[in-house]
Amino acid sequence: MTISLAATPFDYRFDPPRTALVIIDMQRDFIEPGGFGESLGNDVTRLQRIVPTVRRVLEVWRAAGGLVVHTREAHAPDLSDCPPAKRTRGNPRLRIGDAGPMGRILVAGEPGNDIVPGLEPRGDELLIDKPGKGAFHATDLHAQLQQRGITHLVFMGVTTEVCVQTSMREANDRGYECLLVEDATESYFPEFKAATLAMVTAQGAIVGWTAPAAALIESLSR
Ligand code: TIU
Repeated sequence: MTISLAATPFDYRFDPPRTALVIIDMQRDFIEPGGFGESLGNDVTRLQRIVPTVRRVLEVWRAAGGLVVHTREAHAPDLSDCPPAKRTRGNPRLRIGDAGPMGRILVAGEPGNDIVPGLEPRGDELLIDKPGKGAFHATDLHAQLQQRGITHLVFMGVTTEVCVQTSMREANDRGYECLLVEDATESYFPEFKAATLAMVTAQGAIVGWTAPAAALIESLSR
């Protein structure tokens, strides 16, 4: 059954069995003090505010029986998948791989690399560790989605203009129809979030659609 929901710039239509909910990088490293996000000089409290909304959508999606994909920005402990250009960029207090209060920054298996409490993946959901900003770069996400007949992706997570937007653009080039849930994504920079929503939907949904969580939840509850 195709569902239609009021979205920007026009209605978004999707068939739930062919649609995956993709939750980008809702990790302690970006959302709690002492992680990568704060080491870059950001106020992480902005990102904490979306956790209840992400959780509500996740619960409704699970109840509807839809596929859920969680991603984590995660590097191997030997940093063999972290290009020097990424590790040495800028002047953060702690670099990727350095020891911080939640373990080594952005390293798989460290406490800071975990998904935040309340949004933990279930055993039957996909958990993709990605070394890049995009969820498709150097991962098997596309193959996993193709195997399951997925054609549409609904995105939530952080940060809007970095890993979320990059993943949506990668998804575009692989043929997916993408929706971004407006109040279930956040940036350290409000003006960048606003610009991203605008550039996604401009030019007749050049990258995809956006809609508030309430519209998506309502569409799944009919
Ligand atoms: N710095 C920033 O805004 N984001 C990242 O480094 N990664 C993600 O967006 N996940």
